[in-house]
Amino acid sequence: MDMFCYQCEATAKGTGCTLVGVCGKDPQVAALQDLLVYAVKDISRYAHRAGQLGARDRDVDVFMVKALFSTLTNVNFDPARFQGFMDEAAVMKDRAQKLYEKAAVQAKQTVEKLECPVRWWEGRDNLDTLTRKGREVGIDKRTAKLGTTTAGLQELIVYGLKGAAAYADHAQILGREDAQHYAAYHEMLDWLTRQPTDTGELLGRALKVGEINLKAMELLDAANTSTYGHPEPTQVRVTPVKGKCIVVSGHDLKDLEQLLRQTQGQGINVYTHGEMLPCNAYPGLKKYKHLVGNYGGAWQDQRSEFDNFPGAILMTTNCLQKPKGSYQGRIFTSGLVGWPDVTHITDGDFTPVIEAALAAPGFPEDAPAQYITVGFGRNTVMSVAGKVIDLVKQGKIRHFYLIGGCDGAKPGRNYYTEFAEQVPDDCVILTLACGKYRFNKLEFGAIDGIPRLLDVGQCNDAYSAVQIAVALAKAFGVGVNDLPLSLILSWFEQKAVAILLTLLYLGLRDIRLGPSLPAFVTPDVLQVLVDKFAIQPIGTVPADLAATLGAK
Ligand code: SF4
Ligand code: SF3
Repeated sequence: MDMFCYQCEATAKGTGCTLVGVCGKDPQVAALQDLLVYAVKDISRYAHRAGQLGARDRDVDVFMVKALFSTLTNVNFDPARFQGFMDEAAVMKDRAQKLYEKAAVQAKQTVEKLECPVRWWEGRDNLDTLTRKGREVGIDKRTAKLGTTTAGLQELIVYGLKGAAAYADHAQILGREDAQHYAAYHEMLDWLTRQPTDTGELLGRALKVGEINLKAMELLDAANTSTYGHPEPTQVRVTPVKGKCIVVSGHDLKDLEQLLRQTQGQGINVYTHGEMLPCNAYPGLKKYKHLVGNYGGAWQDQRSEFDNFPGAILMTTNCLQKPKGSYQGRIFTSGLVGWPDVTHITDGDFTPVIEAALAAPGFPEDAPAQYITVGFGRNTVMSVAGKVIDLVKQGKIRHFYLIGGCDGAKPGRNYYTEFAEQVPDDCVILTLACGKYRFNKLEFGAIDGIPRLLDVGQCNDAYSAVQIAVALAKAFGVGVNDLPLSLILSWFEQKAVAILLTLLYLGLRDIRLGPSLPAFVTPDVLQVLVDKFAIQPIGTVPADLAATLGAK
């Protein structure tokens, strides 16, 4: 076995990538990512102890979330960048350790000597040494020692933290952060270094990660809406416009805004892609008239879509796939994203992207205009809550479905298209994240002026969806689980893991999850989730529709 990774839904044979990642991650990068997570846990031991004594170092906090985010699926495939992270980690360990020791001395406490079995900070100038150490701390080694259930639950916690860290990083970039929030990650990572084995305790901790992620999404929601305003219903063009062009994918609103500023008056049209689609609905972004619409669909189609895109491409976060030679010279990465030999944009200077767009041919003519409507965040939906409630009371809206989550390449994902198509006409569909591309260009009509398909936004806007559900429950005087609402979720990477844990933390039951269940959740853990939360795998569309409509 050259590597072991089972953190995403695409994992080989549904059990683990062992030779090379289905995503394109090679054994070296897999080992470097495992070593980085190991290093972050080590650093958090000191940061947590320092924090308990009232001492913190913001740089350590920010590094911790960035490091975790960089190991998320489809973010960074560049060994050189991970070597750089390891160098930074060594600096941060030193700082966190000194911070803790100084605080302990000041508090007249005995300074704990913390042993670290694998000395990850040594031999950093040699990638082979780092890779070998990464293999020593691999998941397969822990599984052999602790068993599949314990190792899997520990990983569930780590993956949830990776997802939450992604959102915390976006929020931090826009100036929203919270010391206690960072402290919660450190505390959890410190706890993991004690190799906990009790299933009940591990599951309890996993729900606590759901709470951490709720806070991360709350911070990000505040960051996005305070910087760019509340999303508003917006018609987005989904067909090309004549002219030079840049397409922006990923999740980062600030990168898009900076690019829009820098391309003003340059005769370049900017398009969103994938999870950037909701950006078209933010007043602070849609005000740029050269943000002309959305190009393409979800991440897994990018290799053919980018191939056909006659301009420059910017990846601001996941999900990046191995670039084809045909566009390797005109794709760029920013933030934590990386691919070897792809130009990385630092310090928000997008000049290379603009130059590549100007050098490319652009679209020769306008395609026939076609639009979809987005922008149904909590503010918009709540502004029509009174009407929605009346329609429910009149029996005109029978049921709500939240059909959301990640998209992916597996054939079983047609379920979500078919489900949306077969939802009866008197039901409303809320959707979010990139899984919506399975059905967001279909016509769903409206119920007395309320559109039947409400696009709530990116995956992190699950926060908005939760707020909408809570407001509806309050208006009806019932619990969220008693609402005529069913959650039909698709997962792919670790942000979806974090969101699922948040929904479980909030006590939501009867969630249907697909297209397949996580490899790191063993049958006995799944049974606990079934018993406690009635979580279930997706079945057939007719059976799941009948069950959800009959149940409430
Ligand atoms: Fe495999 Fe997913 Fe890990 Fe990539 S991230 S190596 S596809 S399990
Ligand atoms: Fe999609 Fe990667 Fe998860 Fe933000 S872009 S949801 S998969």
